[in-house]
Amino acid sequence: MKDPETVPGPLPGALDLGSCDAGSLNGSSRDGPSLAGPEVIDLHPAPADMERLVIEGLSREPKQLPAWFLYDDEGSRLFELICEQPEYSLTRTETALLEREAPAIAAALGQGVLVEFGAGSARKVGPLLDAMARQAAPATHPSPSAPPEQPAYVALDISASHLQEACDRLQRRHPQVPMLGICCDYSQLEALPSHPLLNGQAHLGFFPGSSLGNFEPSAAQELLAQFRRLLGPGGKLLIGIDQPKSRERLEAAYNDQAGVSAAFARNLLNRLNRDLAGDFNPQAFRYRARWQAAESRIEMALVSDGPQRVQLAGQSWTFASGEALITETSAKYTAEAFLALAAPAGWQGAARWSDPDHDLCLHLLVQAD
Ligand code: AVI
Repeated sequence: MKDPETVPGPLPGALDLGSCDAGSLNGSSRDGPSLAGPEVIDLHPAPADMERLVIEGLSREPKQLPAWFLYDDEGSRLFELICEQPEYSLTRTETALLEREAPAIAAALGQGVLVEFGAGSARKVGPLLDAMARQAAPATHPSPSAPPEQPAYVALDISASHLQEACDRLQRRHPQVPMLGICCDYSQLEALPSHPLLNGQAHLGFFPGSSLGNFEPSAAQELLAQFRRLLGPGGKLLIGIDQPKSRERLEAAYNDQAGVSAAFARNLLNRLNRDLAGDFNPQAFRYRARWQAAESRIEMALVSDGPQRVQLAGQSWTFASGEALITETSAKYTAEAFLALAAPAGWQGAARWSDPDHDLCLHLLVQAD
Protein backbone atom coordinates (compact mmCIF):
# COMPACT_ATOMS: atom_id res chain seq x y z
CA MET A 1 0.00 0.00 0.00
CA LYS A 2 2.52 2.52 -0.91
CA ASP A 3 2.82 5.44 -3.04
CA PRO A 4 6.05 6.51 -4.57
CA GLU A 5 6.62 7.95 -1.15
CA THR A 6 4.27 7.55 1.76
CA VAL A 7 0.63 7.15 2.57
CA PRO A 8 -1.25 6.81 5.79
CA GLY A 9 -0.48 3.36 7.01
CA PRO A 10 -2.79 0.53 7.80
CA LEU A 11 -3.04 0.50 11.41
CA PRO A 12 -3.51 -3.03 12.59
CA GLY A 13 -3.02 -4.43 16.06
CA ALA A 14 -0.14 -3.98 18.43
CA LEU A 15 3.13 -5.66 17.69
CA ASP A 16 4.82 -8.00 20.05
CA LEU A 17 8.41 -7.00 19.82
CA GLY A 18 9.30 -9.91 22.05
CA SER A 19 8.20 -12.29 19.35
CA CYS A 20 9.99 -10.33 16.66
CA ASP A 21 11.28 -12.70 14.06
CA ALA A 22 14.38 -10.97 12.87
CA GLY A 23 13.81 -12.42 9.45
CA SER A 24 17.08 -11.12 8.17
CA LEU A 25 17.22 -11.97 4.52
CA ASN A 26 20.55 -10.31 4.06
CA GLY A 27 23.11 -8.69 6.26
CA SER A 28 24.65 -5.30 6.75
CA SER A 29 26.48 -3.76 9.65
CA ARG A 30 27.67 -0.33 10.73
CA ASP A 31 30.94 -1.19 8.96
CA GLY A 32 29.21 -1.34 5.64
CA PRO A 33 26.67 -3.27 3.64
CA SER A 34 27.21 -6.87 2.66
CA LEU A 35 27.28 -7.75 -1.01
CA ALA A 36 24.02 -9.63 -0.52
CA GLY A 37 22.09 -6.37 -0.07
CA PRO A 38 20.43 -4.78 2.90
CA GLU A 39 18.98 -6.71 5.79
CA VAL A 40 15.20 -6.67 6.24
CA ILE A 41 13.74 -7.46 9.66
CA ASP A 42 10.14 -8.67 9.50
CA LEU A 43 8.15 -7.78 12.61
CA HIS A 44 5.07 -9.42 11.08
CA PRO A 45 2.56 -6.57 11.39
CA ALA A 46 -0.88 -7.95 12.25
CA PRO A 47 -3.35 -7.72 9.37
CA ALA A 48 -6.03 -5.08 9.85
CA ASP A 49 -9.56 -6.15 10.66
CA MET A 50 -10.87 -4.78 7.40
CA GLU A 51 -14.42 -6.07 7.86
CA ARG A 52 -14.83 -4.33 11.21
CA LEU A 53 -13.41 -1.06 9.85
CA VAL A 54 -15.70 -1.20 6.81
CA ILE A 55 -18.79 -1.83 8.92
CA GLU A 56 -17.79 1.06 11.18
CA GLY A 57 -17.08 3.36 8.24
CA LEU A 58 -20.30 2.62 6.37
CA SER A 59 -22.32 3.08 9.56
CA ARG A 60 -20.99 6.62 9.92
CA GLU A 61 -22.82 9.71 8.77
CA PRO A 62 -21.48 10.60 6.22
CA LYS A 63 -20.08 7.23 5.18
CA GLN A 64 -16.25 7.27 5.21
CA LEU A 65 -13.56 4.59 4.92
CA PRO A 66 -9.90 4.73 6.02
CA ALA A 67 -7.77 6.20 3.23
CA TRP A 68 -5.29 3.33 3.30
CA PHE A 69 -7.95 0.99 1.83
CA LEU A 70 -7.22 2.75 -1.47
CA TYR A 71 -3.76 1.18 -1.69
CA ASP A 72 -4.11 -2.39 -2.85
CA ASP A 73 -1.72 -3.31 -5.69
CA GLU A 74 -3.88 -1.67 -8.34
CA GLY A 75 -4.45 1.39 -6.12
CA SER A 76 -0.70 1.77 -5.56
CA ARG A 77 -0.15 1.54 -9.32
CA LEU A 78 -2.82 4.19 -9.94
CA PHE A 79 -1.35 6.44 -7.27
CA GLU A 80 2.03 6.30 -9.02
CA LEU A 81 0.20 7.41 -12.16
CA ILE A 82 -1.51 10.28 -10.30
CA CYS A 83 1.95 11.54 -9.38
CA GLU A 84 2.74 11.84 -13.09
CA GLN A 85 -0.37 13.83 -13.98
CA PRO A 86 0.29 17.45 -14.96
CA GLU A 87 -2.28 18.74 -12.44
CA TYR A 88 -0.74 16.88 -9.47
CA SER A 89 2.57 18.63 -8.80
CA LEU A 90 3.15 17.66 -5.14
CA THR A 91 5.56 14.80 -5.86
CA ARG A 92 7.56 16.67 -8.51
CA THR A 93 7.77 19.78 -6.33
CA GLU A 94 8.98 17.89 -3.28
CA THR A 95 11.51 15.86 -5.26
CA ALA A 96 12.97 19.03 -6.82
CA LEU A 97 13.05 20.78 -3.44
CA LEU A 98 14.88 17.88 -1.82
CA GLU A 99 17.41 17.82 -4.66
CA ARG A 100 18.01 21.56 -4.49
CA GLU A 101 18.18 21.91 -0.71
CA ALA A 102 19.84 18.59 0.20
CA PRO A 103 23.15 20.16 1.29
CA ALA A 104 21.42 22.70 3.57
CA ILE A 105 19.07 20.05 4.94
CA ALA A 106 21.95 17.65 5.59
CA ALA A 107 23.81 20.39 7.46
CA ALA A 108 20.75 21.12 9.60
CA LEU A 109 20.06 17.43 10.26
CA GLY A 110 23.61 16.75 11.42
CA GLN A 111 24.97 13.26 11.91
CA GLY A 112 22.79 10.28 12.54
CA VAL A 113 20.73 7.52 11.00
CA LEU A 114 17.90 8.50 8.66
CA VAL A 115 14.70 6.64 9.56
CA GLU A 116 12.06 6.83 6.83
CA PHE A 117 8.48 6.14 7.95
CA GLY A 118 6.37 4.38 5.32
CA ALA A 119 9.28 4.32 2.92
CA GLY A 120 7.34 2.77 0.03
CA SER A 121 9.60 2.82 -2.99
CA ALA A 122 12.04 5.13 -1.14
CA ARG A 123 12.52 7.33 -4.20
CA LYS A 124 13.07 10.63 -2.39
CA VAL A 125 15.82 9.93 0.10
CA GLY A 126 18.72 9.61 -2.39
CA PRO A 127 19.81 13.28 -2.53
CA LEU A 128 19.78 13.46 1.28
CA LEU A 129 21.97 10.37 1.62
CA ASP A 130 24.41 11.82 -0.92
CA ALA A 131 24.51 15.17 0.84
CA MET A 132 24.98 13.57 4.27
CA ALA A 133 27.81 11.41 2.90
CA ARG A 134 29.53 14.45 1.36
CA GLN A 135 29.21 16.28 4.65
CA ALA A 136 30.92 13.42 6.47
CA ALA A 137 33.67 13.05 3.84
CA PRO A 138 37.28 13.57 5.05
CA ALA A 139 37.77 16.52 2.65
CA THR A 140 35.00 18.39 4.47
CA HIS A 141 36.39 17.39 7.88
CA PRO A 142 40.17 17.19 7.54
CA SER A 143 40.71 16.71 11.28
CA PRO A 144 41.03 12.95 11.84
CA SER A 145 40.53 13.29 15.61
CA ALA A 146 36.77 12.78 15.50
CA PRO A 147 35.79 11.90 11.94
CA PRO A 148 32.04 12.24 11.46
CA GLU A 149 30.06 9.06 10.97
CA GLN A 150 28.86 8.19 7.48
CA PRO A 151 25.06 8.29 7.25
CA ALA A 152 23.02 5.13 7.63
CA TYR A 153 19.48 4.52 6.43
CA VAL A 154 16.58 2.59 7.95
CA ALA A 155 13.34 2.13 5.98
CA LEU A 156 10.06 1.25 7.74
CA ASP A 157 7.15 -0.10 5.72
CA ILE A 158 4.18 -2.42 6.08
CA SER A 159 4.95 -4.46 2.95
CA ALA A 160 7.93 -6.82 3.25
CA SER A 161 8.23 -7.41 -0.49
CA HIS A 162 8.07 -3.69 -1.40
CA LEU A 163 10.57 -2.97 1.35
CA GLN A 164 13.10 -5.53 0.14
CA GLU A 165 12.76 -4.28 -3.43
CA ALA A 166 13.13 -0.63 -2.41
CA CYS A 167 16.13 -1.32 -0.15
CA ASP A 168 17.85 -3.42 -2.82
CA ARG A 169 17.41 -0.69 -5.42
CA LEU A 170 18.57 2.05 -3.07
CA GLN A 171 21.58 0.00 -1.96
CA ARG A 172 22.70 -0.43 -5.58
CA ARG A 173 22.66 3.36 -5.96
CA HIS A 174 24.31 4.06 -2.61
CA PRO A 175 26.60 1.08 -2.04
CA GLN A 176 28.51 2.78 0.80
CA VAL A 177 25.47 3.54 2.94
CA PRO A 178 24.63 0.87 5.54
CA MET A 179 20.91 0.13 5.24
CA LEU A 180 18.22 -1.78 7.06
CA GLY A 181 14.55 -2.44 6.29
CA ILE A 182 11.99 -3.02 9.05
CA CYS A 183 8.65 -4.46 8.02
CA CYS A 184 6.19 -3.11 10.58
CA ASP A 185 3.17 -0.95 11.24
CA TYR A 186 5.04 2.04 12.65
CA SER A 187 1.85 3.49 14.13
CA GLN A 188 1.68 0.52 16.51
CA LEU A 189 5.37 0.04 17.22
CA GLU A 190 6.44 0.47 20.84
CA ALA A 191 10.08 1.11 19.98
CA LEU A 192 12.50 0.73 17.14
CA PRO A 193 14.18 -2.68 17.41
CA SER A 194 17.65 -2.88 18.81
CA HIS A 195 20.13 -3.08 15.94
CA PRO A 196 23.72 -1.88 15.41
CA LEU A 197 22.58 0.66 12.81
CA LEU A 198 20.18 2.24 15.26
CA ASN A 199 22.24 2.08 18.43
CA GLY A 200 24.25 5.01 19.70
CA GLN A 201 23.47 7.70 17.17
CA ALA A 202 20.77 10.29 16.63
CA HIS A 203 17.58 9.12 14.90
CA LEU A 204 16.60 11.47 12.11
CA GLY A 205 13.01 10.81 11.00
CA PHE A 206 11.98 11.36 7.39
CA PHE A 207 8.29 11.53 6.36
CA PRO A 208 7.95 13.06 2.90
CA GLY A 209 4.92 13.20 0.59
CA SER A 210 2.56 15.24 2.80
CA SER A 211 0.90 12.00 3.85
CA LEU A 212 0.22 13.54 7.25
CA GLY A 213 -2.55 15.47 5.45
CA ASN A 214 -4.47 12.22 4.90
CA PHE A 215 -5.01 11.86 8.65
CA GLU A 216 -7.69 13.71 10.59
CA PRO A 217 -5.98 16.41 12.71
CA SER A 218 -6.23 14.45 15.99
CA ALA A 219 -4.81 11.31 14.34
CA ALA A 220 -2.11 13.41 12.66
CA GLN A 221 -1.12 14.79 16.05
CA GLU A 222 -1.05 11.30 17.54
CA LEU A 223 1.19 10.14 14.68
CA LEU A 224 3.59 13.04 15.27
CA ALA A 225 3.72 12.05 18.96
CA GLN A 226 4.39 8.44 17.93
CA PHE A 227 7.28 9.57 15.70
CA ARG A 228 8.70 11.45 18.66
CA ARG A 229 8.49 8.37 20.89
CA LEU A 230 10.09 6.15 18.25
CA LEU A 231 12.89 8.57 17.41
CA GLY A 232 13.74 9.02 21.09
CA PRO A 233 15.55 11.84 22.90
CA GLY A 234 17.53 14.03 20.51
CA GLY A 235 15.56 12.74 17.53
CA LYS A 236 14.64 15.12 14.72
CA LEU A 237 11.95 14.90 12.04
CA LEU A 238 12.06 16.11 8.43
CA ILE A 239 8.52 16.18 7.08
CA GLY A 240 6.95 17.34 3.80
CA ILE A 241 3.73 19.33 4.11
CA ASP A 242 1.61 20.51 1.17
CA GLN A 243 0.48 24.13 1.44
CA PRO A 244 -3.01 25.58 0.87
CA LYS A 245 -3.47 26.92 -2.66
CA SER A 246 -6.33 28.15 -4.82
CA ARG A 247 -9.49 26.06 -4.96
CA GLU A 248 -9.07 25.75 -8.75
CA ARG A 249 -5.57 24.30 -8.54
CA LEU A 250 -6.38 21.91 -5.74
CA GLU A 251 -9.62 20.61 -7.21
CA ALA A 252 -7.83 20.04 -10.54
CA ALA A 253 -4.94 18.26 -8.80
CA TYR A 254 -7.37 15.80 -7.19
CA ASN A 255 -9.59 15.39 -10.25
CA ASP A 256 -7.20 15.22 -13.20
CA GLN A 257 -8.48 15.39 -16.76
CA ALA A 258 -7.18 11.94 -17.62
CA GLY A 259 -9.47 10.48 -14.94
CA VAL A 260 -6.72 8.73 -12.98
CA SER A 261 -7.85 10.18 -9.62
CA ALA A 262 -11.40 9.01 -10.34
CA ALA A 263 -10.16 5.52 -11.28
CA PHE A 264 -8.07 5.46 -8.08
CA ALA A 265 -11.17 6.17 -5.96
CA ARG A 266 -13.41 3.72 -7.88
CA ASN A 267 -10.79 1.01 -7.45
CA LEU A 268 -11.68 1.09 -3.75
CA LEU A 269 -15.07 -0.39 -4.65
CA ASN A 270 -13.38 -3.16 -6.68
CA ARG A 271 -11.21 -3.91 -3.68
CA LEU A 272 -14.21 -4.06 -1.34
CA ASN A 273 -16.04 -6.37 -3.79
CA ARG A 274 -13.03 -8.66 -3.90
CA ASP A 275 -12.02 -8.68 -0.22
CA LEU A 276 -15.42 -8.52 1.45
CA ALA A 277 -17.73 -10.24 -1.03
CA GLY A 278 -19.39 -7.02 -2.19
CA ASP A 279 -21.48 -6.20 -5.24
CA PHE A 280 -20.72 -2.48 -5.73
CA ASN A 281 -21.11 -1.23 -9.29
CA PRO A 282 -18.28 1.35 -9.45
CA GLN A 283 -19.89 2.98 -12.49
CA ALA A 284 -22.97 3.81 -10.42
CA PHE A 285 -20.89 6.33 -8.45
CA ARG A 286 -19.58 9.69 -9.62
CA TYR A 287 -16.19 10.86 -8.35
CA ARG A 288 -16.00 14.25 -6.61
CA ALA A 289 -13.03 16.20 -5.23
CA ARG A 290 -13.92 19.45 -3.48
CA TRP A 291 -11.99 21.99 -1.48
CA GLN A 292 -13.42 22.57 2.00
CA ALA A 293 -11.99 25.93 2.98
CA ALA A 294 -13.13 25.80 6.63
CA GLU A 295 -11.18 22.57 7.17
CA SER A 296 -8.38 23.56 4.76
CA ARG A 297 -8.68 20.22 3.02
CA ILE A 298 -9.67 18.45 -0.15
CA GLU A 299 -12.40 15.89 0.36
CA MET A 300 -12.55 13.02 -2.14
CA ALA A 301 -15.77 11.05 -2.44
CA LEU A 302 -17.79 8.69 -4.58
CA VAL A 303 -21.33 10.01 -4.95
CA SER A 304 -24.19 7.63 -5.62
CA ASP A 305 -25.87 8.32 -8.98
CA GLY A 306 -29.24 7.16 -7.70
CA PRO A 307 -30.79 5.25 -4.81
CA GLN A 308 -29.12 1.87 -4.52
CA ARG A 309 -28.62 -1.09 -2.24
CA VAL A 310 -25.25 -2.82 -1.97
CA GLN A 311 -24.26 -6.09 -0.34
CA LEU A 312 -20.98 -6.03 1.53
CA ALA A 313 -19.44 -7.86 4.49
CA GLY A 314 -22.61 -9.92 4.87
CA GLN A 315 -24.82 -6.85 5.23
CA SER A 316 -27.02 -4.74 3.02
CA TRP A 317 -26.16 -1.04 2.72
CA THR A 318 -28.36 1.65 1.21
CA PHE A 319 -27.17 4.76 -0.62
CA ALA A 320 -29.58 7.61 -1.29
CA SER A 321 -29.30 9.44 -4.59
CA GLY A 322 -26.44 11.92 -4.22
CA GLU A 323 -25.16 10.32 -1.02
CA ALA A 324 -21.37 10.42 -0.66
CA LEU A 325 -18.91 7.76 0.42
CA ILE A 326 -15.82 9.72 1.47
CA THR A 327 -12.75 7.87 0.27
CA GLU A 328 -10.06 10.23 1.56
CA THR A 329 -9.33 13.74 2.79
CA SER A 330 -6.11 15.66 2.20
CA ALA A 331 -5.45 18.56 4.57
CA LYS A 332 -3.18 21.43 3.59
CA TYR A 333 -1.34 23.28 6.35
CA THR A 334 0.31 26.68 6.32
CA ALA A 335 3.65 26.65 8.15
CA GLU A 336 2.00 28.26 11.18
CA ALA A 337 -0.92 25.81 11.24
CA PHE A 338 1.44 22.85 10.92
CA LEU A 339 3.70 24.03 13.74
CA ALA A 340 0.62 24.56 15.92
CA LEU A 341 -0.40 20.96 15.19
CA ALA A 342 3.10 19.65 15.94
CA ALA A 343 3.63 21.57 19.21
CA PRO A 344 1.33 19.45 21.45
CA ALA A 345 3.10 16.37 20.06
CA GLY A 346 6.35 17.72 21.53
CA TRP A 347 7.92 19.18 18.38
CA GLN A 348 9.11 22.65 17.47
CA GLY A 349 10.25 24.04 14.14
CA ALA A 350 14.02 24.37 13.69
CA ALA A 351 14.16 25.18 9.96
CA ARG A 352 12.06 24.99 6.84
CA TRP A 353 12.55 25.00 3.09
CA SER A 354 10.06 25.79 0.38
CA ASP A 355 9.90 25.78 -3.42
CA PRO A 356 9.87 29.18 -5.19
CA ASP A 357 6.05 29.14 -5.48
CA HIS A 358 5.59 28.16 -1.81
CA ASP A 359 3.50 25.16 -2.83
CA LEU A 360 5.13 22.77 -0.38
CA CYS A 361 7.21 23.06 2.76
CA LEU A 362 9.84 20.73 4.19
CA HIS A 363 9.90 21.27 7.95
CA LEU A 364 12.74 20.22 10.20
CA LEU A 365 11.36 19.61 13.69
CA VAL A 366 13.33 19.18 16.88
CA GLN A 367 12.07 18.06 20.26
CA ALA A 368 10.62 20.82 22.36
CA ASP A 369 12.25 19.80 25.65
C1 AVI B 1 -0.57 10.16 -0.38
N1 AVI B 1 -1.19 11.47 -0.29
C2 AVI B 1 -0.26 12.48 0.20
C3 AVI B 1 -1.93 11.88 -1.49
C4 AVI B 1 -2.49 13.31 -1.29
O1 AVI B 1 -2.11 14.18 -2.06
O2 AVI B 1 -3.26 13.51 -0.37
C5 AVI B 1 -3.05 10.93 -1.82
C6 AVI B 1 -3.85 11.26 -3.05
N2 AVI B 1 -5.04 10.85 -3.30
C7 AVI B 1 -5.45 11.28 -4.46
N3 AVI B 1 -4.53 11.99 -4.99
C8 AVI B 1 -3.49 11.99 -4.11
